[in-house]
Amino acid sequence: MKILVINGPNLNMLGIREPDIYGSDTYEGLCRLISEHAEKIGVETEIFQSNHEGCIVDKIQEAINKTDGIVINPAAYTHTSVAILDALKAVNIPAVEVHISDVSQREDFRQISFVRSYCKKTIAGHGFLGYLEAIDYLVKTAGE
Ligand code: CA2
Repeated sequence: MKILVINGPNLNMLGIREPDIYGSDTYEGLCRLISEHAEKIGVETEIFQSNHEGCIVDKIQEAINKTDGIVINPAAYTHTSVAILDALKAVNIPAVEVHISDVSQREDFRQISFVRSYCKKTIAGHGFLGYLEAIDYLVKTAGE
């Protein structure tokens, strides 16, 4: 099974600023955590980060026939991007939405998620572990 993990804008800054919200571990640390977990459970992963909406759309489109599941933290594009929602719908690959912080307890503008309507599940507020839970969920529900 192959899972594509997509991270949106500014997540490459993890550990550098706002440790009170996102923790003090770095983006490299997140990638290591994901890769080690995936290896342990026998899942192939590709981890992708971009600060650009169109690049994220391109990456989702490229996943057709190559990927069995998508874990996506669209970051700020969660709250704005119909284009990312449409790309997920177009490829029709099972996807889980992840947020490091508990967006439900934050500003009003973070209460909207465009991708949520497509995703099989949303995991928010579990820190980096949310990505591992998302991978496990996709493995557990594969083929359903
Ligand atoms: O909680 C999440 O994972 C978010 O997707 C993170 C986004 C935010 O816009 C969403 O509302 C919730 C922001 C990612 C920016 O990450 C930073 C990390 C370190 C320093 C500054 C920003």
